[in-house]
Amino acid sequence: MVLLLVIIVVFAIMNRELLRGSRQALENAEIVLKYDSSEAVLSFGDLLELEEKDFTAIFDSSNIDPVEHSYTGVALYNIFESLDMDLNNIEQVIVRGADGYTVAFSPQEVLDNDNIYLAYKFNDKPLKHKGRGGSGPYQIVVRKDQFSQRWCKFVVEIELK
Ligand SMILES: Nc1nc2c(c(=O)[nH]1)N[C@H]1C(S)=C(S)[C@@H](COP(=O)(O)O)O[C@H]1N2
Ligand SMILES: [Mo]
Repeated sequence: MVLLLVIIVVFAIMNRELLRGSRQALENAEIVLKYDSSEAVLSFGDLLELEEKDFTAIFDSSNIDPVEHSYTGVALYNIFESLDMDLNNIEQVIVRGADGYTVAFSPQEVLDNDNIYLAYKFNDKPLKHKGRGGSGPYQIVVRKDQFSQRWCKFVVEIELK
């Protein structure tokens, strides 16, 4: 019994350490940017300094018929541009959600006009947090992704590799 308890506690602590970064980012509405072995933290205030865009996209997940959604956010490439992060020398842009869901984009896709956005509002209201049944506070929307698989919800980390 005692041994079992010790094992459970050790695993709980290890798991907490692993999730701490993601959970903190999610709660603070921050995104960790990783680039060239350095890290930067992007806050909601930082995003508000970028050009805000209203856009629509067809959402089509497996359990519903396609519907047009209205979002507000920023073009993903605008984030890199504002931080002087050069997309020409990288292979991929990797986006991770708080649940571990990971999607990858090529630099060409990211630079494509009117395609990949980081959204923070849906129908003019902030994207709800994960704990409240939402997909936010941040979600990637890929307008050209027909079945929404790469619309990463609960974004907490973006890595250029
Ligand atoms: N963080 C995260 N984002 C995600 C997913 C996920 O499991 N976790 N599922 C993807 C898939 S497969 C679809 S179809 C869309 C919509 O999923 P939903 O209908 O479960 O919200 O979100 C995408 N983004
Ligand atoms: Mo899906």
